[in-house]
Parts: sequence; C-alpha cells; structure tokens
Amino acid sequence: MNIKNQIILAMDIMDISQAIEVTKKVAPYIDTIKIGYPLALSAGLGCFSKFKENFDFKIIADFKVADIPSTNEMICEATLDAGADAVIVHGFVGSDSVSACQKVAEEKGKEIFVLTEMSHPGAETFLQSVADDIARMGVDLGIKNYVAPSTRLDRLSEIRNIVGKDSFIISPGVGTQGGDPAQTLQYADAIIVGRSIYMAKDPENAAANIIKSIK
Ligand code: NUP
Repeated sequence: MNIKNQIILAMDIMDISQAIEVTKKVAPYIDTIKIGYPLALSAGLGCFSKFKENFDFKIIADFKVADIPSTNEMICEATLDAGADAVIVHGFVGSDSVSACQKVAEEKGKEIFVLTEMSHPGAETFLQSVADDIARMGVDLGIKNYVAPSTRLDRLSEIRNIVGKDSFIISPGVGTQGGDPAQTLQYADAIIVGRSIYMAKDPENAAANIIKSIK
C-alpha cells in the first residue's frame, strides 16, 4: 500500500466528534488511519466519510473479516463502498474466503490486508501455530499487504521472511501492548499505534515523540 508515513493511527475512540478532535491534533504526523469496530459500531459506517471530509487520509477498515466467501464478499463490498481504502481480513478462514475479499477489492481498485498472527498473548494459544501457513497462503494468492505483531519480533521477522521484502507489513502492538517502534520497523513497513497516542494527555506530543524515536 502506498503509505508515506510510518505511523498509522488506530482510532478506537468511540465518540466520533472526540475521535475527529484527537485526530486533528496528530494529523501532521500521519496519512493513514485505521478504524475498527469500536468507532464503526458506535458511529456507523458513515464515520469513514466523516473522516474523509476532515482529512486527506487513507482509511484502513479493521474488520478482521472472517466468514464464508459469499458473506466476506458482502462485508467487503459494504466496507469499501462506505469509503474505506482497504480492509483487514483474517487469513485463518482459508484461501476461498480470502480470495473473495481480494476479488471485491480488486474490482474497486482497493486493497486488502491479510492478518497472519495477532499481537495479544492469546494469539499463542491457537493462531501462532498456523500463522506461517497463513502467510504462505497469502503469498500463493498474490497478497501484497499483511498485518503481523510488533509484540513478538521473532514472529514478525519470520513472517517478513515468508512474505518477502516487496510485501507491505503493518504492525500493531506498539506502545501500550509493549512493542517498540524502531525495533518493529526493522521488519515492518509501518507501525499501528492507538492508545499510546489517543489516550495520551498530549496526543500531538506523543505522536511527535514516536516519530523522533524512529528517525
Ligand atoms: O493483532 C492485532 N493486534 C491489534 O492490536 C491486530 C489488530 N488489528 N490490532 C488492532 O490494533 C487493535 O484492535 C487496535 O485497534 C490496534 C492497537 O491499538 P493499541 O494497542 O495501540 O491501542
């Protein structure tokens, strides 16, 4: 994906006006925002166009799409038609479900990200053991964009090895979940940061400090 800035803001504030206010403060530092269920379920899918009206940002819809192919298709259609530029899709559901999303995105000139392994401790219970296979499936399908964890650099590095240097990896788990910005960017193309920016007393300063730490 063509993202200039290496920080993607995870905007999980559930009140749309407050979400826009906080985003304004960090706008100089980002060109892509990730909006997931907390905001979309509170404010509706119309929150994508509200963000587009206020900012010249790309929007990644973090809906972790994980259903049968025909339902995945409908979810991606609704999400991308509402103004998202890309949608995050779970890989564990298999190649038919992922290809369904890929096809819808391609038809609309938009993109998908395949989620390989998640960043939280619980991902070690089930998901981690199949994450390499998920990444390999992505490569076989010609997927170019991936999500992989900043909280386990050995796993992030392995996923990078599998998907190759030309793929685009975005990595959540930086800050509050324990991941380090600079170390993560040794393997990922961009970091996803939520609470350590939007819950900071001074979000602008928090974003500026992260930028400084990766220069
Ligand atoms: O593996 C994942 N981990 C993760 O935290 C996949 C995700 N999509 N996320 C999302 O990234 C999570 O839902 C949240 O929106 C963001 C991380 O936020 P924070 O921990 O920086 O507040």
